[in-house]
Amino acid sequence: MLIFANRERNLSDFKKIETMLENPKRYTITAALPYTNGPIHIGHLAGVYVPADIYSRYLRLQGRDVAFICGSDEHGVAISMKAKKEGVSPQEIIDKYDAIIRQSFQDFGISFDNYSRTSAKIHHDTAQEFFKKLYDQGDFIEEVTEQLYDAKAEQFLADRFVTGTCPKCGNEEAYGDQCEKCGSTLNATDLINPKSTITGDIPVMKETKHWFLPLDRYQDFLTKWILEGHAKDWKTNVLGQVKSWLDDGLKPRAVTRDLDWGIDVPVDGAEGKKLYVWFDAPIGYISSTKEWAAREGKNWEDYWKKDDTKLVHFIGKDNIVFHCIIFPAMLKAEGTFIMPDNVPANEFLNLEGNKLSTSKNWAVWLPEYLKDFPEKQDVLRYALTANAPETKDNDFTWKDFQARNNNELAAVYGNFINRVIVLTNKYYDGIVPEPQEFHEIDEQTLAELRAYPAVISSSIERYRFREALGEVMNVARLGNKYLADEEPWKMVKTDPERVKTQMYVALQIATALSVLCEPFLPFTATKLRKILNLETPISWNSVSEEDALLKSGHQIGQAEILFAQIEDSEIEKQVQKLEDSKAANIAAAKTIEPEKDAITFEDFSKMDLRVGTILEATKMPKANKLLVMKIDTGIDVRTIVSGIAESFTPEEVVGKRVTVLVNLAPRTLRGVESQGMVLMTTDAAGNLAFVNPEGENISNGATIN
Ligand code: B3M
Ligand code: ZN
Repeated sequence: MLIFANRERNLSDFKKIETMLENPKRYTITAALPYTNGPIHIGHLAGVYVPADIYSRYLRLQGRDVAFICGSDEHGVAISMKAKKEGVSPQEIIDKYDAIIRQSFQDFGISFDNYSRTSAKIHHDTAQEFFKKLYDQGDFIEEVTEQLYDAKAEQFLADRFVTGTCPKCGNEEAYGDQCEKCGSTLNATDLINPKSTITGDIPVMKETKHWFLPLDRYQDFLTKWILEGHAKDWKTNVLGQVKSWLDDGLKPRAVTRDLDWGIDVPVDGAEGKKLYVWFDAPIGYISSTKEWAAREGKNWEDYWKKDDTKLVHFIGKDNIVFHCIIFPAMLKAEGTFIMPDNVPANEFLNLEGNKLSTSKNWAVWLPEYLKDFPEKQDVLRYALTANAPETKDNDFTWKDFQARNNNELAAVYGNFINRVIVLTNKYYDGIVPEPQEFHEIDEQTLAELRAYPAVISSSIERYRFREALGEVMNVARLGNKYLADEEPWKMVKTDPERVKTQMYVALQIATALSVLCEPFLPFTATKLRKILNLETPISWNSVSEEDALLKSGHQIGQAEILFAQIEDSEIEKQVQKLEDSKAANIAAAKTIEPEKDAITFEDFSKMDLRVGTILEATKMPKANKLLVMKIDTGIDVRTIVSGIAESFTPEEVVGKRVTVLVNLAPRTLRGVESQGMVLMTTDAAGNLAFVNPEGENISNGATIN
């Protein structure tokens, strides 16, 4: 039943809720919905998905009722721009990348209970219902304002359709809705020197109607709920960003856009308007929960409307304001939802000392990693957690990745397990021996082991996953130290009875690792359970009890290598890939030719540029570079010879719309008279590309000025 979830919930209610959430009845864990405009990379994994998966797996091991929720974020300008760039429809883009992302999460062991997508009907319905309720309650300000407009593209410019200088930090590549450098959320009209990313033109101002969420109305509530209510349990990097936002004073924010891709605004007078992607996307957590609950026969409202449900959002720092200010204001206005209990946002992960960049291909893409390092999911999970940017930006290097595998996973964890299994098979044919007398060292070691579940739990419950993983590795170190101090391989010659106890103790530690490592290294946990011949996994809490984890007489399996060495050559190959990206970027940067000497307008007006279409094309015999083309210039059909045969086959160019300089004096090339020039440019990799006019109904012969 709803205890306090209503519009008038006040802060004393939150105190009572906080007490309830010391032992929540259920958990709703959300992970940021990835945009379907590209694959997942290690920055996404380190920032959001690995920590969220660790936390969810851990809670399940505690026997908790968990809904681990995610899905593809399929609206917004980022999708439209990618579609334009790839020359396909937004639907083709989202279908392509939703499939890639979904598969790679599954292959990497991110254990969502549901992974939906915001293009799904259930989401459109849920988002429109949510908007309509706020609209009907009068929560929006409906206003006609002047917005940035690209007259050439005939498109209003919001979000990533416009870039400019961030008024907060001076970053010259800030977007219309957000500055990725300082994390500020902006209105497009805040940008200094705005420029359209569609045409490059300077935008004009044009009136348009939008619906605004009056964030200022929630200033007091958010200040008290977060800065007072969560001052002690939210991460300082999150509180810092929220505080600077609140200190600046919250302002009304448009939650609709003039776009052709997105969710229709469900009210009269909103033709051509779509919901702002950051209004609809967080509601995607709710629609994904609905989808999951319907499939599992559960009541979705238990996970979003009951105060004994703990709601936790896992995100990167560039999403803090949307999850700590805007979405909570929406939930508060709607009035029947719970508030997030924590938003443990991570900072950014850099790669080899540079910021991860999709556009510069400076990333380690998850699908590529899984192809290059099959069966090594846990090595990357380990390296990203051990190096997680939990409180400050951090750096991923391939050398560190190799060292984490070779010097920690293989040398500490793998080595301990291998010794225990090999010796148990060697001395007892794999049967767990009956322990004899326990010495103080044995009791002490087992007592230390029994303390680890609580130590690791404490770190995990406070979202300190690096720290928690370090403690898991200390369990392996405890095992290694015990064997090194006890030296059963020597003792076996003089006191084989003593060795039975030693190996029994070592096997308890190995068995404990099979559950304590599961949240972090799920693939290893499965392998270890198979090696130990554990049909049913042991429980987390059993590790802290006195009873044996692995009873004497139990038959274990054979040893297998858990972490093979990663050779220098494998790392060099990855580093080379990045070097190639860097070279391509430099090449692209280099091809910016210096500006030529100024010409007069008269000079320019002498050139006669026309739209044309290539009708036929053949390779010039004995000339690798030359294509002979028949081009309809609108004036006539003429022959033009171009040096593009190494970039395009004749078949590829026939039918292409091109820009033609028709009044260039004819030139004879290999006996063929060429009557004009087809304009070309080069892409980042140095390949030739046509300069072709956009737009459907432009006829051949149309002049270009
Ligand atoms: N799609 C991720 C990003 O900003 C964004 C998260 C939505 S979570 C509701 O890159
Ligand atoms: Zn900024």
